[in-house]
Amino acid sequence: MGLLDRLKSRLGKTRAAISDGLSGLFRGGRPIDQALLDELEELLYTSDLGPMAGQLTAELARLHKRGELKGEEDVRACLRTTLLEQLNPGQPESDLYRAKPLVILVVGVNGSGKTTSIAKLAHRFQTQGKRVLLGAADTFRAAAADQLEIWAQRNGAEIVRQKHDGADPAAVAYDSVMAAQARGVDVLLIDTAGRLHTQHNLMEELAKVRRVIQKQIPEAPHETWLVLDGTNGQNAVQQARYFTEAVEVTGLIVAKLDGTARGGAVFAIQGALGLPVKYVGTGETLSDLEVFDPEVFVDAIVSKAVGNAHA
Ligand SMILES: Nc1nc2c(ncn2[C@@H]2O[C@H](COP(=O)(O)OP(=O)(O)OP(=O)(O)O)[C@@H](O)[C@H]2O)c(=O)[nH]1
Ligand SMILES: [Mg+2]
Repeated sequence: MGLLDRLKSRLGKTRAAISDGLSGLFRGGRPIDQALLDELEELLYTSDLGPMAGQLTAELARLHKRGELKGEEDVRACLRTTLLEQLNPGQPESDLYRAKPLVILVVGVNGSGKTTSIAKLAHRFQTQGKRVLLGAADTFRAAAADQLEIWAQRNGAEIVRQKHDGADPAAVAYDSVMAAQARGVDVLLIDTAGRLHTQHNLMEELAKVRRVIQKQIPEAPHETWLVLDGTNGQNAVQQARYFTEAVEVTGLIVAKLDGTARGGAVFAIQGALGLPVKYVGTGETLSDLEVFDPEVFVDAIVSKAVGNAHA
């Protein structure tokens, strides 16, 4: 199954809201008028497109006035183009491997999907022939390193974890960078805590982890990826801001898009934060991580279902 088909099926809820919703609007050969545009706007809000819902419908209304919007196909085409304009094409994944070890710091609030995404990334990079080391720098939650170790064992990846309870996360980060250099691994993925006693403590800790990494490799971490819970829709934006203010985030991973109709939030999130989405999480198994390709993503949620009775 290709990427488009996988996304169509995994983003089924968002796709049902937008693509099937559109088919529904035009059922019975309904003409485009203000009532239809209003319903369309509502549909776009439901999928959490946020302010973009209004902008998109305004653009559709403008084209309609000029007689350039004849029917459902034109509406889909306009949505596709306008949505794509919002998405940062980003860098090809092959550009990642510009350093060895490539150090990737993974941050995000508790439960957003950091550890799971790290396991999936490890799996992905290993499939690309890379040697991967995991740094379990979430020392706040005792079970976190165990969770990562289970994943590592399943993956055949290596792991560096604290030697005793309550170790300093920066110390684990330090040890993992040392090990990555000594063992000649290609990619080091560092997991971090999502919660501390206060948000301020967490941000201080992340900043410290970064400083410790930089002491060993000045240009590291080469990437800092913020994992957001896709089921939170646009609410993820405010949380994200705490992180982007504290550490220099270079990309986003939007996890759990399989369980939500609010996938449209990816546009709002990227727009609000001005950061590229690197990957999306589409399930709980190792292979449920997809590289974010704007064209395929948009097609997966907007394109018409093949064999639709209302063609
Ligand atoms: N359906 C689905 N579930 C996911 C996805 N990613 C993560 N999860 C689930 O979300 C829950 C939390 O994931 P974790 O990876 O432990 O989240 P975390 O950010 O590491 O959490 P803390 O370590 O507590 O901060 C787990 O039950 C995962 O299985 C995804 O893409 N789809
Ligand atoms: Mg975790």
